[in-house]
Amino acid sequence: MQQTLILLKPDAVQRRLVGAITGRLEAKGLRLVALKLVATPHELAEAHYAVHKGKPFYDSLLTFLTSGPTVAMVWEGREAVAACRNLMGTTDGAKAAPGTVRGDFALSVQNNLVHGSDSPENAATEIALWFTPAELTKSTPTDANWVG
Ligand code: IDP
Ligand code: MG
Repeated sequence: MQQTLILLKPDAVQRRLVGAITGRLEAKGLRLVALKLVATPHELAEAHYAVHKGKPFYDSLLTFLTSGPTVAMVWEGREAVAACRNLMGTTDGAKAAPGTVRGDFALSVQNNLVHGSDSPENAATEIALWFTPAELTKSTPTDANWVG
């Protein structure tokens, strides 16, 4: 079953939107595999956003991601990567579609509340950055036959 890394960035925690955002992922039918609140070390933020190194917003982005606790989660389900990206909405909160997390709760480009892996390959890399194998639980949800 496909897995994805979801981060509720420091703005989501500060704005007390952790429950609202997590509730949407649960309601979708995804299974929660791992969850922790992290005071993100600078090196972890650098590794997580390595693909953006050199971009004008890179330094600001690292400052943002290390500015307060982040909720790190792994979610699993059919097409979990695409399903989460669709629930998140496009990067710029001002332009994200209503009904998405960013469309409903974000106005900023940088402070857009949530990170979601953009491919199964990147999900595997990112999950390994944020979690040890022992932190990833295995279980079969009781509603598996209904959610698919
Ligand atoms: P994504 O989170 O929708 O995948 P990416 O392009 O991968 O978007 O960018 C990673 C993060 O960097 C964004 O979620 C946002 O926080 C920040 N970011 C992206 N583009 C900009 C920008 O032009 N200005 C400021 N921050 C940006
Ligand atoms: Mg991205």
